[in-house]
Amino acid sequence: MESIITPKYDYDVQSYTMNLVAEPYKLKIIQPTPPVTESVRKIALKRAFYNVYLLPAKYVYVDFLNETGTSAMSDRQWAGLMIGDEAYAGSRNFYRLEQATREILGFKYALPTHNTRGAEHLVAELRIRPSSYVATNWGSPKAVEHFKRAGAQILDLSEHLLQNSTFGGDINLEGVRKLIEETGAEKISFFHIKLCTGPFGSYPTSVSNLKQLKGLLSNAHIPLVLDLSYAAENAYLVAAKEEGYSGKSIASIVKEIAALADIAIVSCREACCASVGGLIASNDERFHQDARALVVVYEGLFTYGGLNGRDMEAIATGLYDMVDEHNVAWYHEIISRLTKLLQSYDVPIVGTESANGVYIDVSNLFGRQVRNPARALAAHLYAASGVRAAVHDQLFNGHSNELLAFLIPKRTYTWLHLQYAAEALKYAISHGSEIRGLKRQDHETPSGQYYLNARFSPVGSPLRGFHASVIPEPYRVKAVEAIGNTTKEFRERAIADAGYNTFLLRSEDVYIDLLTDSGTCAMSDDQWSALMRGDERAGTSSFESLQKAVRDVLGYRYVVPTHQGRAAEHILSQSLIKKGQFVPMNMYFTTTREHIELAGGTYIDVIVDEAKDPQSRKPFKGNVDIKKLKRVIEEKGPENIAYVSTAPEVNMAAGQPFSMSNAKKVSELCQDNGILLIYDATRCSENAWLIKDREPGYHNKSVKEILKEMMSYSDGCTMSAKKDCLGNIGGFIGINSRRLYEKFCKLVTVYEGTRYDGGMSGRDMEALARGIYEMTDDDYIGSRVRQVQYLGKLLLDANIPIVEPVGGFAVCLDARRFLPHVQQDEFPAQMLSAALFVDSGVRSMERGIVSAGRDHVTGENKHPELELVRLTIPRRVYTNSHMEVVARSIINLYQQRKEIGGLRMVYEPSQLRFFSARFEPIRN
Ligand code: P70
Repeated sequence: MESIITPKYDYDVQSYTMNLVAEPYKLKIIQPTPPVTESVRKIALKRAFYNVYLLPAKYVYVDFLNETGTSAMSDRQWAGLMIGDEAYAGSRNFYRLEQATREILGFKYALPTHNTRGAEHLVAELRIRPSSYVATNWGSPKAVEHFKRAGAQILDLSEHLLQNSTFGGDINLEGVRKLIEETGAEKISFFHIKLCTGPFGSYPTSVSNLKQLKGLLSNAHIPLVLDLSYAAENAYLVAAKEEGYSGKSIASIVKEIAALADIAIVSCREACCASVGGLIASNDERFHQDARALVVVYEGLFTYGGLNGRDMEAIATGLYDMVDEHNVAWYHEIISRLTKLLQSYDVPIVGTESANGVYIDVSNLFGRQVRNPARALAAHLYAASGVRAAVHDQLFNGHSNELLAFLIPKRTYTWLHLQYAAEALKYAISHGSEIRGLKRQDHETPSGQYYLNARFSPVGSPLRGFHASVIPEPYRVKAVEAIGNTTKEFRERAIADAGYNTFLLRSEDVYIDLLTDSGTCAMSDDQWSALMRGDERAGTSSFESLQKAVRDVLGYRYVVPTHQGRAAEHILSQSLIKKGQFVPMNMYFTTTREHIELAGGTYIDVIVDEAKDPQSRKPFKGNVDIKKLKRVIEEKGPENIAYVSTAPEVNMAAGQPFSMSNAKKVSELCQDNGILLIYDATRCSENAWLIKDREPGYHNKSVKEILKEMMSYSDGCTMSAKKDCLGNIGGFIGINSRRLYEKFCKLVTVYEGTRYDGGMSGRDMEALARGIYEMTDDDYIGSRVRQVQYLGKLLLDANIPIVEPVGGFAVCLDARRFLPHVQQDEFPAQMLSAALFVDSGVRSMERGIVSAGRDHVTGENKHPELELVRLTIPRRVYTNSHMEVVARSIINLYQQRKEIGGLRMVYEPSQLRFFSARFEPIRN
């Protein structure tokens, strides 16, 4: 019955340092957000009768309407979906949910319901006596609806909230005592308190206040129904602010709070980042029995309550995640950052510490003549920016609000999205004089549903579009993978155990992993669904998807699949190189050169000289030096050149691109001499974007067009599809010649697989096919390269020696200038990479003398001009906040650089030594 997923929840608060600088997770699945233009927004708004609740979500860019069910699940929750036990009765997942309820909330009995409404309905039917009262703090308006339907009258506890800025959810007990006295305890069916949420903001309640309330209710024999959906956020604020709680874990405070409830309700969509589900928990056997009897009437059987087995599994895992210190702290951190940012823009914020978002008081923002100001602001904000906010302007027992709320889903948006939304709101408010208000079109009487369906007409025209200072990622986060950090002492041991070689570290011990961008990307939701379509039978169906994508995007006629890039290089080199031939390249790449040499060829470097000068700021340092190439052809003779191999975005030169005009010249020269031109196209779309960015005449072309032109200059390519193509594995050769295609296929069947899979699974070919289209999306690739450039800029601003200009996939530290006191034979880049890991848990890669290896003839170490540490950014995995952590650590190291010494190699393998060589520090 144990789940395959091991829960990790009871943290010892002392044993780690809370890192509030960046997300405690990396992105695992992303969901693209297609751009919605200003004119589309205007039409959508009109069709939605200027009520943002009626807008189709597909037209919304950043959505703060609701934090319920819109959070990103963890990878372990997604894995849980796969182990759903869909049996009608006694599902394995139910027992795991029961176990989680016991371990996290401390209740013996768990009853799942299809969602929170289901739970509230049951509790109302079971516990409300005829013509009685229910006291509630209005945390859940839907619950109140159920209480009324069950015949209860409502006692308004929101009247009794203390005006206390630290614990805005604290209840005035004197007032409550009077309320009970006046009503008569026997007439009150129960108290219903939802922690940290409500129509007026989402403020925490202190444990001491809750305990006193509980005492009062116990004396009067009134049950307490607690909605624990925000118990973890409440516990975080208790630990931060309540006397006697500092240093206590969130898990323990949640349990302490839960213990006060006679009946607990949990919205799994709020508490557990789940997409559906509600939960009733208690220790009361009688109640549980009655609830089991009723659940079969409205929900489903008691072991599934209207939920899939798989969703119960995701909820159970989500309950463990709910009390994860890092998750809760980060959620609070971004809300508090957003609050401060808005305050700095003079936006009037309600209260100080809200738990699920930021509430903005709109009542005094505009002139009195502006009708429905909160709604009007929401409509104008959307028109200007695509940001959707919630409106709290409904009547609650006679209160009326004019609030706009940014309700923040957990883990779905990055700080860039939040900044964008904050700037948009600032813009909308600063154009207050243009905001005219909305007129109610229909004449329904306001009710709880008012905010959903109301129709309005505008009094003026919607605000014009605005331009933010930041461009957020063109995607939302759909799934995350937790990351954590270790202590410095631990990392010192780990790197010594790894022989000071970052390739030999366990990824579990790494905090931010910038070893490589190879196979490390987050796939899109579309790619994940393509996985499901993978056809694993022998045959062509998934191969056809891949072939079609390569033909459409890169333009080659034939596709030879291989399991990854070096396998394509192997087959190409063995097929095209005769012993003694030469292969000119725009700088070497390790695996490429290895295969050229294994086939009996010799690599000749024809890259422009500035590629080797880290301080040269020329825009296309990946160019071929045409004179050098001409000379090689003349000296060696075209017949002795197997092919020319050039790579867009030269890996070993820190990601420097070649220009289109250079590609064209190389192609002409090869054609004139009857020499094949083969690209190593691994990072072709990033190069295309850099052409768009840097080369005159290409600014207004799409990446798709640029890529097509670029590839048309070559005869074929090898591809490691683990980089730009957004695969976790995979590769291929693209080739126009039928004769060569047949030649390659012969070897593929020897080394790789069939000519229709090359050793890849059908599902990976399907995912790759999607990735190849996605890599040409201008918004995606722009955001990708901008993130790399952002890290570069942070370092340049601090005068850190890096290779300039920054390329499209990595930032490279220049170890020669970083550690001028360490000789190249003492492996400065290797040591710097190790030191960075020790400082912060950031993993990077040496690209210097170790990677260059030994001369095959002399046996001597090669001494490459570039001695670099590569910080390689995986695609769509980290946020700019992570980049800030990395920059901070490097700046810190730079300040202590004199204390960093050299290394001695103690183990050296014969091929591609950098992967597994071991070192020891040289002690002076
Ligand atoms: C990296 C990765 C792989 C790669 C590449 C270019 C331009 C071919 C390949 C091989 C992985 C790596 C490989 C060797 C040493 C260190 C790291 N580059 N061409 O991190 O493709 O890995 O799929 O076989 O960048 O740079 P594959």
